[in-house]
Amino acid sequence: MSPDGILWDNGGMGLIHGRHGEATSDELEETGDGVRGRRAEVEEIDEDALSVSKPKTSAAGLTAVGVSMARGLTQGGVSRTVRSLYRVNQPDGIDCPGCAWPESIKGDRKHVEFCENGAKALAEENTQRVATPEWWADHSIAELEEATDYWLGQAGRITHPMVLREGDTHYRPISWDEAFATIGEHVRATTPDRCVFYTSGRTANETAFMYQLMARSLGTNNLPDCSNMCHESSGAALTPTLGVGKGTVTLEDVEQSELVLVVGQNPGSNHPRMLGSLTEARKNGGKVVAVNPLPEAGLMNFKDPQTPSGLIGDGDRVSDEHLQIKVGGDQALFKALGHLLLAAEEENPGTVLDHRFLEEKTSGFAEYRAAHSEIDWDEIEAATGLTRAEIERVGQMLLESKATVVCWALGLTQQPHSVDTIREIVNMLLLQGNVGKPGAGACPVRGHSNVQGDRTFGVWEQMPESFHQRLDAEFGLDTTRKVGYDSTEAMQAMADGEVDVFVSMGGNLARANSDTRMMETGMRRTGLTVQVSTKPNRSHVVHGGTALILPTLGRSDRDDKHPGGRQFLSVENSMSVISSTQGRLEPVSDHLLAEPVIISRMAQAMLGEDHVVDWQAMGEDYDVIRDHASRVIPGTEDFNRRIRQKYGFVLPNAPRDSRSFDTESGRAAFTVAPLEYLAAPEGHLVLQTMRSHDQYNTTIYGLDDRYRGISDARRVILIHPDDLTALGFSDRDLIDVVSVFRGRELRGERYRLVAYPTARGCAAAYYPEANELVHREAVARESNTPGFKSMMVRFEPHHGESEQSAQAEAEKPSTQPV
Ligand SMILES: Nc1nc2c(c(=O)[nH]1)N[C@H]1C(S)=C(S)[C@@H](COP(=O)(O)OP(=O)(O)OC[C@H]3O[C@@H](n4cnc5c(=O)[nH]c(N)nc54)[C@H](O)[C@@H]3O)O[C@H]1N2
Ligand SMILES: Nc1nc2c(c(=O)[nH]1)N[C@H]1C(S)=C(S)[C@@H](COP(=O)(O)OP(=O)(O)OC[C@H]3O[C@@H](n4cnc5c(=O)[nH]c(N)nc54)[C@H](O)[C@@H]3O)O[C@H]1N2
Ligand SMILES: [Mo]
Repeated sequence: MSPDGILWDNGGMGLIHGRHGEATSDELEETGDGVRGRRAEVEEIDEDALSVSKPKTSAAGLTAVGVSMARGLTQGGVSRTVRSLYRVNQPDGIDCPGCAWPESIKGDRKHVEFCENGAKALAEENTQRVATPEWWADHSIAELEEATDYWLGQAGRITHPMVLREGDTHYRPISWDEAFATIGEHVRATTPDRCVFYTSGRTANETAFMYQLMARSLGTNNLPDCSNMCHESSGAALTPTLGVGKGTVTLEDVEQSELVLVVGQNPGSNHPRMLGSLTEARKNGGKVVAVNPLPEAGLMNFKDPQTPSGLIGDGDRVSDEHLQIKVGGDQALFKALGHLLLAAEEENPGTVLDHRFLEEKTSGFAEYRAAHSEIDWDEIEAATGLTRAEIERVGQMLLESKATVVCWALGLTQQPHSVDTIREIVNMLLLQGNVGKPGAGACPVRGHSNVQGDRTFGVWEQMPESFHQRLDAEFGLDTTRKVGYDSTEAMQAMADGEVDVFVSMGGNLARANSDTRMMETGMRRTGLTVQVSTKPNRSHVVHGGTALILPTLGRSDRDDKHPGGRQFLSVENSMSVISSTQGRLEPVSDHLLAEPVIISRMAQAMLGEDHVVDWQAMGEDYDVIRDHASRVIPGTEDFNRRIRQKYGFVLPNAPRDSRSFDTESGRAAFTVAPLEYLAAPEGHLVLQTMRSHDQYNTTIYGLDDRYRGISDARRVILIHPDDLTALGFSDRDLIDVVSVFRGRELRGERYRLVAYPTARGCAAAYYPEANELVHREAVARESNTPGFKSMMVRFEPHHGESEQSAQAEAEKPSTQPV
């Protein structure tokens, strides 16, 4: 294929090059005032255009390649697309902002280490579309309030710092100096515990380190982040049991595993490069089991665009078995699998469990065994929606595997019993010693490309005492130990009028958080909202009394306005590898500042220019940040040298490196929790929310969920055909949704039902639209993560405009002769 000068050379491992090899220029059209780009008019969504086709049974392949190129071409032009893609995930290139799946740090990388959705993420960032001051002048807040997320994001990159003051109807430009002065005034007029500093997981390590240092220098741990809404349950489960809040595997472990369980995850859309690793595992003789209420295309077959057979053939089978589990049934499943291992050991003593590991390295095994020697299969079947035979088949695979990896993502983290569910996975892994040996381990697959690094570098409302001590010693501070707000608590505090300043380092909390109406009320009650952003989003529209938008460089933008020249940043992937990332594209505007520079200046405005921390030096030279961090963050010693190695460096991971466990007992801990699962009240279903194939969280790229066969609409509810009938509805009915929690109700209007092969009793809707249905109090215990995948809902026919207008029409005095 050659769309406009681009060749996809599949014989050469999918290397992209220009038709005459000339794709080197990254020039953008000059449009004046230091802005390069153009405005584009975006059409609004017509939700009634919904069309549905059969779900796909394989992911990636030629269509994916075509889609990624087409996307880049329409957004950024030929040469910017090629230039940025070519450098993605290469040693001296940009870390792909798409997801946190790792690249190999052994041997050579493929020429192309990206996927369709990574390409889309970059195309969105590299777009030539710009939201200039004129764009903001043309659209009042009242008008923007009516806009969809899709329309807002498609406006393109923000080119100037903007402000909206009390009573204003439009944002207007503000100088950087004045913007920082405004922040300083608001912060000094209040107390630190009334300030909140949110982070989204794209923030680089250095930026995260400066940002938390700024908040803590001010005197607060109010550092909510997107991780609170994402993998917090994984950290909460793993830290006390394995002694580390992260996964314990390397990329090679996954690829060499004998059995990989992929639980509650849709890699075909959200971590497409992971499909390559899963097919690799199968080629090496391993088996893959998908556990998911939906038959996700990527979990069935994979056509690897990196190989000729994947480009034109049928592709490779990804999973050997699909357990179509009920939403929230996973704790029951892992209890049952643990029980089967115990039972097999009983039958053939000494053949199943890793006794040496259990004795030397674990605690609590006796209690676990006692609690799981008997199980109630009827209840397990009711909880999981699976048959005993299906579970036993996977139990047999476990028995036959000498090295098992369990991967999971958000299907497990956003339910009331999420932490216990994940601990049940740990229990199952420990039985066979599947931690800290090749091909085995726990693998929470992270979302945002640097969400793990942000935590490592101190973005958390409750960092341990040891961290505070090192931070204080490094900078001569006396930081408060008072635990700060997480994302849910921050929303509550904002809604209660207890927050005066809200700063957002990336992200879009107004849309990402639960209970949209409450969140929006909270934003509006806040005195000052500051959004450090690349593109317009809802959090700019539902704003505080005074609102600032500070436009920043993206991952792929060149960051060279420094006394010492071009700077680079670093990130940590899902497997604890820290590597550098450096953009090369010309920014769309001369008025953008790099994130570390923004923090440096914000900190000086808040804390005064004579503050003990040398903010100026950090903003000028990122080596200075890394030097400080290397003395505070364990495992980053000699940071500046090691980050310049070809593939960066790997953080220590005690369970993986030496089978040691930094837990209370110094051992990996078995835990016992009562069985729980989700059961909807009579007439209700369990509703989960998920991403379509055409979005990056709250940034909506388009309206198609290609693999699931949904086109041109997002306000849909996927529902099993038998549930449709049982509830008295028909396919495509227009409905309102009522979400119930402890006797309270939240309503969402105008969704369309779509018959879909999801598990019985379990419906699915898209995030972020359905966040209006998530009750603030419905959270995972221990992690406080919103219950985005555990709503209890019922449907009511929508008596909306059409009927009303029909009625109004009927009531109008007739002009027809009677
Ligand atoms: N292209 C793209 N890539 C992304 C993102 C994006 O928006 N777009 N987002 C990034 C981020 S921040 C994250 S955190 C990750 C998210 O990656 P995923 O976790 O894959 O994201 P979701 O779309 O929420 O998909 C959840 C999956 O879990 C399943 N599921 C739901 N409930 C249950 C359950 O109770 N049990 C089981 N076993 N399965 C269940 C759903 O059917 C669905 O397949 O992706 C990252 N990568
Ligand atoms: N119902 C439901 N809700 C969910 C989830 C779910 O599965 N279901 N998932 C949750 C999860 S896993 C997550 S991670 C959160 C995501 O929550 P967030 O991280 O807050 O949301 P994003 O949509 O990723 O943020 C997008 C915005 O980030 C800005 N941005 C993009 N790149 C950059 C950059 O390089 N620098 C800066 N400063 N800004 C940038 C852009 O302005 C863009 O509008 O949502 C959570 N909410
Ligand atoms: Mo996430």
